[in-house]
Amino acid sequence: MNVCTLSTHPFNDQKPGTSGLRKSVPVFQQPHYLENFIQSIFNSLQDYKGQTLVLGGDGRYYNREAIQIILKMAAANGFGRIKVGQHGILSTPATSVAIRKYQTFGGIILSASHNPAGPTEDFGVKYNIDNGGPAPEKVTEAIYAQSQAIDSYKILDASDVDVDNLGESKLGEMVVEVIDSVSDYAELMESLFDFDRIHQFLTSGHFGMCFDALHAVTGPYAHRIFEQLLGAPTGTVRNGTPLEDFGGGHPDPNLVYAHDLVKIVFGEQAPDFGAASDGDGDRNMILGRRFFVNPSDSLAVLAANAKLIPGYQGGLAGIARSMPTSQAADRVAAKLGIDCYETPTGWKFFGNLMDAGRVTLCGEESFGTGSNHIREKDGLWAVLFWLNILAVRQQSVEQIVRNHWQTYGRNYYSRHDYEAVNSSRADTLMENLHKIMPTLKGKSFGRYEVEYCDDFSYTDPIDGSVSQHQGIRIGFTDGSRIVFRLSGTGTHGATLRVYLESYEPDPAYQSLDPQVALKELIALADEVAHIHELTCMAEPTVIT
Ligand code: VG1
Ligand code: CO
Repeated sequence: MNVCTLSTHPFNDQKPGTSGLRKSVPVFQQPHYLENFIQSIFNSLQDYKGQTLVLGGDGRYYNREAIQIILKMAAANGFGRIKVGQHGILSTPATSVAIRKYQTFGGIILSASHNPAGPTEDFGVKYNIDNGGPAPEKVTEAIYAQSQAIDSYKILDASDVDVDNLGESKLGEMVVEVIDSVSDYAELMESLFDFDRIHQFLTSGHFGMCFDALHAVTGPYAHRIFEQLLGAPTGTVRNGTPLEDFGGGHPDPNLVYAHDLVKIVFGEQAPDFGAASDGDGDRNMILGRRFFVNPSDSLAVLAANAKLIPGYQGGLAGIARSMPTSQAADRVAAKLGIDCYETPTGWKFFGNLMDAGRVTLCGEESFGTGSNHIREKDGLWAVLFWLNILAVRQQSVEQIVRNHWQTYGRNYYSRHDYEAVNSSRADTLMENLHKIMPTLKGKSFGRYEVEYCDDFSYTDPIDGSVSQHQGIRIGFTDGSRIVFRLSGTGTHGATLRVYLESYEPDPAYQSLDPQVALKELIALADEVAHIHELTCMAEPTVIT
């Protein structure tokens, strides 16, 4: 076996963010850059000799090259087996499924999720641990520490491995097993949802749906599940072939970036249901006919209707949501008499709660929903959950959501993103907020009185680990909130996210446009943080 040990030097920018290491492709293509990070992952692990890893990615530009490099490095470092998705494709949730089903040591996912793809766009690497979930902070910190001390890496001098045909081959001493990207995932979905009922519903002729894979990883999954297994007509899945540049699009499932789907679902001959997923398949957008379901509401509706779904008939242990996510789910949890946990942004914080059996459903305002069936958020799972509810209740998406608001009240919600802001200006904005934080309590702004203002800190109830500086929250006496935080997934300058929420119990006032309902809070956010002045932007780049 021809193991080469190559000397290298640390790159100072390999600190993983909210969800892995994300950089532009040219950064990853620098000599030794990817190799350093992969070796740093391996160096941070213990007792991995002879063990199995799962490997796959969202199919974006550089996926294929990276797969070959990682296979050769894993072989040189003594792994026993790699299960790699066919053509190098595995969605993030499908990777989690494979890690859990085959009880592997962990997995590597190549994705920059919703960030655009192509030769000058973004690439990313995430490491998942043996529970199938994103590496927790103590692991990502250890990886970063290794990346700052690295002086060499190991790689096998061998020719490329065929990852296009199913089956096993040898790379040095290591077995490379090419697995079907979809089967294990589809099988798990069949065990959770009532496929017969959804099949009947989709073939009844009374219900039409449209799913947009945005030329990213969910295409093959959606074709197999919706069209082949559930009988939806061919053409239900749009843009279903993964492309290396995602067709030049931005696979972020929101009203701005999924514009073609939005046009169809808000158009004349609109289908009853529309959905989209992001680049790596872990997020989802749900639409009814001319109706948008806010992701925070989606989590609450799923929780309130979970009893209708075979996989969740036994009830929910608890719910968890990220801090900026609206408090709609808290109301459902209270009614069900179960706990609701508030965690920092990022799926890695849900893993411990699920492993300990404390929560069944989890969600984030950023179009991420999932459950303890795996340890990642799961886009197609959320779509199937909705389809199962619709098939049982035989009501429209809009009716179901309005009904929900009547019962629980409506949490008006919106997120305003200011993208590619000059980093030092964004830091100034957050520092300023920090300074005024202690002075805000008790202050009145129009009809709003500040009840608390803090920098969110989370103590994990299972392992006691503390995560600080997770976003500045201003809470008002009527339950409304404004949250400010900087994104941990962007690669150009800084992205400021402003999260706005207010509560409306009265059904007579539940039909406003959220931007109208939140108008005063939006103005107040600017008054407190001087957003327009400091970002030099008159409007947010994306409003969801
Ligand atoms: C964003 C979202 C967060 C999500 C993360 C990863 O992070 O806000 O809720 O977990 O993306 O999602 P940030 O730090 O940019 O706000 V994904 O689909 O990229 O794995
Ligand atoms: Co994603």
